[in-house]
Amino acid sequence: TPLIRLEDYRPSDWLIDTVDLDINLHPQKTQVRALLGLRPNPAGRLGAPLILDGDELSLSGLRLDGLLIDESAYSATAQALTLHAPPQRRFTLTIDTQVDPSANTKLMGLYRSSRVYCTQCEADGFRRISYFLDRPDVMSIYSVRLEAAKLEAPVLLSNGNLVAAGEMAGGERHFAVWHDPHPKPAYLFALVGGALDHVRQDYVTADGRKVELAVHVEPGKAGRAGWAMDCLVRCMRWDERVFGRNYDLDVFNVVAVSDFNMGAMENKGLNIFNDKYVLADPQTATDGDYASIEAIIAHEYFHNWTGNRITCRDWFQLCLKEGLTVFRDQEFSADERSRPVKRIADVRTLRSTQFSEDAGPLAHPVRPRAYKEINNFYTPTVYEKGAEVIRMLKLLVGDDAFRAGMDLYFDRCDGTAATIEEFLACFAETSGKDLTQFARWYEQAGTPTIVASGRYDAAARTYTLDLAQTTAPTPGQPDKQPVVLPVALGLVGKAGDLPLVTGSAAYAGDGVIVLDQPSLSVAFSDVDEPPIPSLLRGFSAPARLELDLADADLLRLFSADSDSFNRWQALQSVASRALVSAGRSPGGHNALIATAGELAEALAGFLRVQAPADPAFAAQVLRLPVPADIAREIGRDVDPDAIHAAHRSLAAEIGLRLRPHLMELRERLGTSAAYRPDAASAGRRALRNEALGLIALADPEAGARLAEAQFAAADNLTDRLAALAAMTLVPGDAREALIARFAKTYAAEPLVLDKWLMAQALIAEAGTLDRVKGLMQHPAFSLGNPNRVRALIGGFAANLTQFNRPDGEGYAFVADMVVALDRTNPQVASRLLGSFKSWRMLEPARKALAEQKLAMVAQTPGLSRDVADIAERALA
Ligand code: HT7
Ligand code: ZN
Repeated sequence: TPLIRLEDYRPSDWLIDTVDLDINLHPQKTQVRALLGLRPNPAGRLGAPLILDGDELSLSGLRLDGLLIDESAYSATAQALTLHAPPQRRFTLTIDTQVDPSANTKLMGLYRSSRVYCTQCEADGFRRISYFLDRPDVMSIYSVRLEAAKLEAPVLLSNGNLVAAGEMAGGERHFAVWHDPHPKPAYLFALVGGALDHVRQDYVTADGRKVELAVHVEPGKAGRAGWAMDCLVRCMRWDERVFGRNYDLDVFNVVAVSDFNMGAMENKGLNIFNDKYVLADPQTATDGDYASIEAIIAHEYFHNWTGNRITCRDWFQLCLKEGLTVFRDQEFSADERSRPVKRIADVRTLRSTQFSEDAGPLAHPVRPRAYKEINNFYTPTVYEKGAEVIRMLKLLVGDDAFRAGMDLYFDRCDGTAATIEEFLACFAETSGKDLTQFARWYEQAGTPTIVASGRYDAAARTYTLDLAQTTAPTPGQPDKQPVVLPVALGLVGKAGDLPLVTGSAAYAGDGVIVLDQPSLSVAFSDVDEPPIPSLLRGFSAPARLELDLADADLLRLFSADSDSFNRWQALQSVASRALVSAGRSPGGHNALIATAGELAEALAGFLRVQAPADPAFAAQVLRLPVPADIAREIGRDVDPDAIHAAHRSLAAEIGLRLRPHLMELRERLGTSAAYRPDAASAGRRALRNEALGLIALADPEAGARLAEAQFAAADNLTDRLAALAAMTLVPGDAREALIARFAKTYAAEPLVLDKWLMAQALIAEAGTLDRVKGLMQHPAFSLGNPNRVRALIGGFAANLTQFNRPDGEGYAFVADMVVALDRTNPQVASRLLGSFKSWRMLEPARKALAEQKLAMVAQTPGLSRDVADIAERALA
């Protein structure tokens, strides 16, 4: 497989100004006619052949300017249609292809999902529908005529505005014509055809455009589409208010389908979603689902400007749209909910997904320099770290220059396929700052570590902070350069933050030091007492912080820091340090018990006094760092069982000590009011359920009783699922009975059964592998549906102790599943193989077993490019 390199980019030799598609939908034989308006690109090579991309295509007709072409003038394979000597002027090509949507198990291109025709074209799926210049810098105006049997597909949707519709002679078939006035790359093309119900709402943009909004769902499920619509309206207003962005078509359609490779897709005016991220009612969606739907509806909508109006020049620039759009959706959720709680949740995700990617063989820069399979680069690094880079940019240039830079970017790059350089130039201009070194964030992989220490001089009344940064080598990047790290900080004294007085050039004001050297020192003067440094407030840079504070100082930060994020972080740090040490050398039980005592004491007062006022924050505080984070902190010779055992003991010990407080809190937070999905109500449920988990670990019998009672009394899925999760911690008949009861209650709800599958796949017991294998035979499970696979097999692969079973059977199972899935859906298979990304940090015996299984996958004949690429990089 060829390696595609950023440095080899050159503009297309040809452009396609217009695309007229005529698509006759049929379950097996869909006819596609594409009329392309082509012209030579003045920026390309004169006289170059025209090579259109294809993937599993066969050509059934070809005309140039309406006339048949001599067979010697072109060649057609499944992968390409080449015109050897095309005219050096404007001309049209009419290309006929036929595709089989029912046989498309890759879910890329045109496929059928539960009898609904739909498309997925990012990154390179359009070439599975018709031959095309399938690259994001070729932007065209599309007109699309869809025809289908009326009974089978009464709803026919495509991008843009509806311009005509009607019946065909005989009345059995009908058609719809859509026109999208905005030029777009092929990856944003979409169509949907099927029997769908919908909810509709009128919307008027801030600049006065009337828009008809619709959310389309499977028949009978319109009652679950209201939340998505509510989110859509709120995020549209938010984008007008916060970024000055108005919607630009007369309709905006959202469609939910049940077979989908990822979360959702931002096709222009026709967003297609995994139904998991649209459908919500209290009985079938959790608080977490409501929040995810809000974030993903917003994310896809925000792409309309950051991705669609301004797209990417090439796929190396993926973070230009993804990092920026994640930042925008994070900000939206922060404004709609609690900002500190959202930040904590986002940092948890970043650490568990991106930091672990950065620490392993699949590490790559936010803007990769080379790839074999672009679909393998829709990663936490491109998305989540990409968003962190935007967040740092905003902090460094300031709010006003950031907003002005965004305005300039929207203005200057509208209608173009842009680059990171063009994006950064806007902020350099509005801030007057040199962003050359900052741009290193896009080029250099790896998580920087900031090593910090402080010295107080009572006589001089100074406090000197020494900061240094290092980044460990990553694949292909042995030597790292210093990056620009904005370190937000405070010096916490007895009565709160001390004033920051310094003449240091590294101090940027507003409580931010810019660490852009390998190391530097900042001296603060007029410091009247020895302070406790509170560094990286709000997680101001995506870095690890090594700061040797005593537990007592961390516990003071927990109670006194003015920065909520660092209050949460302080307690996490105490727990993390104890878990790392116990995970490294099992047997240090006494130290763990001592830490549990300290934590419980700090938490007792907090739970009594502060938790009821901000339950969502308190729920985050109660949640210990996850075992996978501890494994990453340990970094080498990792023994998952030792970490798990330490984690369980610490949680159980805290639960035991806090039990009366937790019980009382649960009582206080209980409510007889009907379920509402708002953040405050969700926060109360989160805290109650966090308490339940701790009680179940501390006292399994009491926990089981509480869980059973909660399951029976609950009027919503959040509380039911939390009861099930607590029960999975307690082996025995009662657990099995509740598992069976849950399945019966939700037998007709595949999305709820996904949670049931996952809850079982995550049980940290030796019997889980057999349980998972058994569940593969359950009628609710199907290897063909990505959501089912991610729930059961992906859930198992995320089970630290069972995936990493000492006998290697966990690796064997997941590797076999990867090979099996690869035959039908390579994207789902390669993502699953990504579960091996941390194999190198394991202790030698497990490491050897994991490597064997990776090698087995790598040597399997006929692998897809997707899986081969991950296997190869994981082993390199
Ligand atoms: N831009 C989209 C990314 C994407 C995708 C979505 C669904 C199926 C396959 C896909 N490949 C790439 C989603 C987003 O980030 O908004
Ligand atoms: Zn996106």
